[in-house]
Amino acid sequence: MLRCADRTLDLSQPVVMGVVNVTPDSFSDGGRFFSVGAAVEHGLRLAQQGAALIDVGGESTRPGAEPVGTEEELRRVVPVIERLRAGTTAIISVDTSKPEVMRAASAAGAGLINDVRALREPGALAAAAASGCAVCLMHMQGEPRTMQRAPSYADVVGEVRTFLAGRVAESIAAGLTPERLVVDPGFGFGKTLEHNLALLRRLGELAADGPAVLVGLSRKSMLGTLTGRAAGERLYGSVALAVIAALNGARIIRAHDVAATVEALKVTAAVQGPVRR
Ligand code: YH5
Repeated sequence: MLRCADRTLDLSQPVVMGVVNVTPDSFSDGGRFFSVGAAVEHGLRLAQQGAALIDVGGESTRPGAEPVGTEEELRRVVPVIERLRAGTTAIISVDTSKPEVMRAASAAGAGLINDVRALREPGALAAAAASGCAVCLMHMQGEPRTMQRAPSYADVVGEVRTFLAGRVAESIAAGLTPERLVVDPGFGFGKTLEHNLALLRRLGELAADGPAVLVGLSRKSMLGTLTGRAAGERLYGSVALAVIAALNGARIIRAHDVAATVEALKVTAAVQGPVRR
C-alpha cells in the first residue's frame, strides 16, 4: 500500500498513472493559452478508463524544454487539481519540482508529488515531507534542456540504483516514511537507447531495493528509434513496454493511452498473480 495523504493506493497489482499536460498548445495559438477545462475533461476521461492516478503537469520536462516560472506553473495546475479532486476518486499527482507548487497542490487535494528532480531543489524535501503526500523520486542525468546531448555512464543500472537509494535516505531523514516513497529510473532523462534497454531489462534489481517502482515509457523517443514511428503512432510499442515493465516488477505505469494500458495490465496481472509485499 502507498500512503497518499488521506488516501491509500493498493499496489498488489500494477496500476496506471494517466498523463494530463497543462501546457500551452503551441500549434493552435503560438504557445500563449492553455485550457483548464480541456485538461479537467481529459483527466476525468482517463479516470473513467481505469487510471488509478492522474498526473497533472504544468512544466514541460521533455528533452529541450525551457523552465517555467512558479506563478505560471501555479496558475496552470492548481485549478485543474481542485476540479479533478472534486470529480474523481482517482489519486491526483502533481508533476513538479517547486516547493511552492507542492504546497499549493497538496492543499488543492493532490495525493502524490511526482518530482523528476527527486526533491533536490532548495526547500523541496521539507515541503514534500510536510504535505503528507506520497513522492515519486526520479533519476535524471543533467537538466531537461540539455540532458540528451551526451548521456554517459560507466554502469547505468548501478548508478541509477545508488542515486535513488541516496534520495530515499535523504527523504527519510527529512521526515518522509517508506510507505510514502516510490522510485523511478527516469527513462529518456539523460539516457541513450542502450541505457534505457539495460534499465528495463534489469528493472527487477531496482524493484528488489524496497520502494515501489514507477516507470514512464509511454510514447518516448526510444520507441521512435525502435519502430520508426512518430510520437502519435507509438501505442503498440508503448503497451509492449508497459507489459515488460510490469513483468519486471514495476507497480505504477505512467501512460498517455490509459484504456489500452489498463487492459494489457489486467491480462499481465492475471499471469503474474498477486504481487508480494
Ligand atoms: C517519467 O518517465 N516522463 S514527461 C518525450 C516523448 C514522449 C513522452 C519524445 N514525466 C516521466 O512523458 N515522470 C515525464 O516523446 C515523468 N517518470 C515520471 N515520474 C516526458 C514524457 C515524454 C517525453
